[in-house]
Amino acid sequence: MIDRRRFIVQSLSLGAGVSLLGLSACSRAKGPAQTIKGQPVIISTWRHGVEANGAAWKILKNGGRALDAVEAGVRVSEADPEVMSVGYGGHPDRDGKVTLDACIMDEKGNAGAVCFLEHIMHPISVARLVMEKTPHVMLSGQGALEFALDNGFLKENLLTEKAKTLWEEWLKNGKYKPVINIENHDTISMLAIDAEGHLSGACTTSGAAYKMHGRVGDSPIIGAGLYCDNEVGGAAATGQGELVMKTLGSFLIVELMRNGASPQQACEEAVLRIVKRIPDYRESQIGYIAIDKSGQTGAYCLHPGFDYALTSQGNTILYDAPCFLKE
Ligand code: SD4
Repeated sequence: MIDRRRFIVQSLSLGAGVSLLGLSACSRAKGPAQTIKGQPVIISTWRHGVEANGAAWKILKNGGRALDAVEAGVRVSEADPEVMSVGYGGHPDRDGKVTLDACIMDEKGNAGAVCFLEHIMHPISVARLVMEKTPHVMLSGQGALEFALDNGFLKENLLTEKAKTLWEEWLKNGKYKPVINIENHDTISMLAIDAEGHLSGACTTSGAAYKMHGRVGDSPIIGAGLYCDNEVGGAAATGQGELVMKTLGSFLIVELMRNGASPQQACEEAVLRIVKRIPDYRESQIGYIAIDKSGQTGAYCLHPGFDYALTSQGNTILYDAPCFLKE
């Protein structure tokens, strides 16, 4: 099992974003992570959540809205070519096309989503516009692209040379078969509570690497990749979307919290639901994060290796989530 690591990232209070200079490492942090009731808090998936939380914190520390914070936060990962399951630089599908899924929810329960969207660097912002400017929740494919272009988004090539080379390598041996594996996941999901105590969430991804053209995962599906209820809390997912979709993981976690489970207990129960219901669960990685209205957080995953970034009082800590399989 990978050792639990904890990184304390320098204070973000100067508003300069997150720098990894000054980062100190301690072994074996005790989870679940501690937060302070009534203070803004941000939780997001994976190591690149550290930088994303930095952008979100700039908004929350100035009294900004959680919705603005989660959008600004995940845009950092969308624009980063090194984050290879999100936005620009994301792994393409098996035909070499980068197709994106994203969704967002605000504190009023409003929701917006896009799926199977090509050529747009910031699908999360398109999802927000779907939520705010249309009577719908989700737009897909060509319709989502036209909506984005009509609203001033630029059409761009999102396939980087690095992602293209990796895809070409895969084509040589991959037999054009869609891949299920426990690695290469780095979708960003983020949940935030602002100074008013309002909760919002965002989730954005280029989805499973080398998927079939047209495949849509859990990330843009409200209740699967993300769910927020301002009275209860929020939850979000990363990993093999098919397992999350079959168990409606994020909605399940929020409903478990509504019925009294802590965020940690709820995340564990949602992973156990997958273990009970899906026989070949070992072939996939799943990670859940959750937060309740008081700012308590939880996280749990199937395989070792899922980490998440938690920002409270301007400090960001990267935790390894506890996991079901101990190998
Ligand atoms: C999907 N859930 O499309 C996404 C992939 C992912 O970290 O989360 N990767 O299935």
